[in-house]
Amino acid sequence: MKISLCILTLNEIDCLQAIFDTIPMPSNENGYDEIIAVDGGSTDGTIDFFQDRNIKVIGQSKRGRGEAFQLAFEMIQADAFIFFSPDGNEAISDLKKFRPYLENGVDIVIASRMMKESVNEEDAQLLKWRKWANNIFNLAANLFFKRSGVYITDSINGFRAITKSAAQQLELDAHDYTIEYQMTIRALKSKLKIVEFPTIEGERIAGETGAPSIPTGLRFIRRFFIELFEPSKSTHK
Ligand SMILES: Nc1nc2c(ncn2[C@@H]2O[C@H](COP(=O)(O)OP(=O)(O)OP(=O)(O)O)[C@@H](O)[C@H]2O)c(=O)[nH]1
Ligand SMILES: [Mg+2]
Repeated sequence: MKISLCILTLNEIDCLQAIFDTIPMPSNENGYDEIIAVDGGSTDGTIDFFQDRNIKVIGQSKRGRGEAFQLAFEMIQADAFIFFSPDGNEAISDLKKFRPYLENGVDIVIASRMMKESVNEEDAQLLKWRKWANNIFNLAANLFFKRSGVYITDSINGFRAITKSAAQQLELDAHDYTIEYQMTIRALKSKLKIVEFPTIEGERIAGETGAPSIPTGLRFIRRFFIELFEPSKSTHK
């Protein structure tokens, strides 16, 4: 199975300088066969950074995390994709954990910040606003779309992998940060096989968030209602 590690960036030069060299080279053992960057239009040297290291960069014509996912599915020849944000939130040591699940027939593998043995970046705080909001979105997805099987504990996390056939079946069309929530909900509706493993979330190393909490939260509510009325994608793989 050919697996592509897709690094998603929008002006992440400071973070890349801090962590890129710790990302293992592509190999079967390390869990992916190639590294490709999908960039939302960085102007801070991120694109040059990749090109200097011979990493192919796919440039988006329209900004948005959802756009990046869709472009990856369209442009990258692979059987599965691992999506990785190089801002310090996602544990590089987990990259090798996706392949065994994908090779065993799992459609979507999510690194969860919410299950036993996980750590969420807000866990050390008393008021965990983002975590609580995330858990409400998780509850809504599971209550309305789960038909059977396990409870999805982190329906919105970006650190995840999906097979190309599942991505094609789900016909994802969210442009923004709600792409993962759309993917999880549509996968539940279509009874795809989703597995989660616990991850330890780090803090953003540098730079600015692209997802301010309140407007992003409102987009998630809107996404939930759109998906509630959207028929399920049942094309056979
Ligand atoms: N390719 C691409 N990547 C994007 C785009 N917008 C954001 N990203 C990347 O998506 C990742 C996650 O975005 P963040 O802004 O960190 O969102 P977050 O993790 O919810 O918020 P933080 O607390 O700041 O980490 C980062 O690596 C961004 O650079 C985009 O339009 N295109
Ligand atoms: Mg982040």
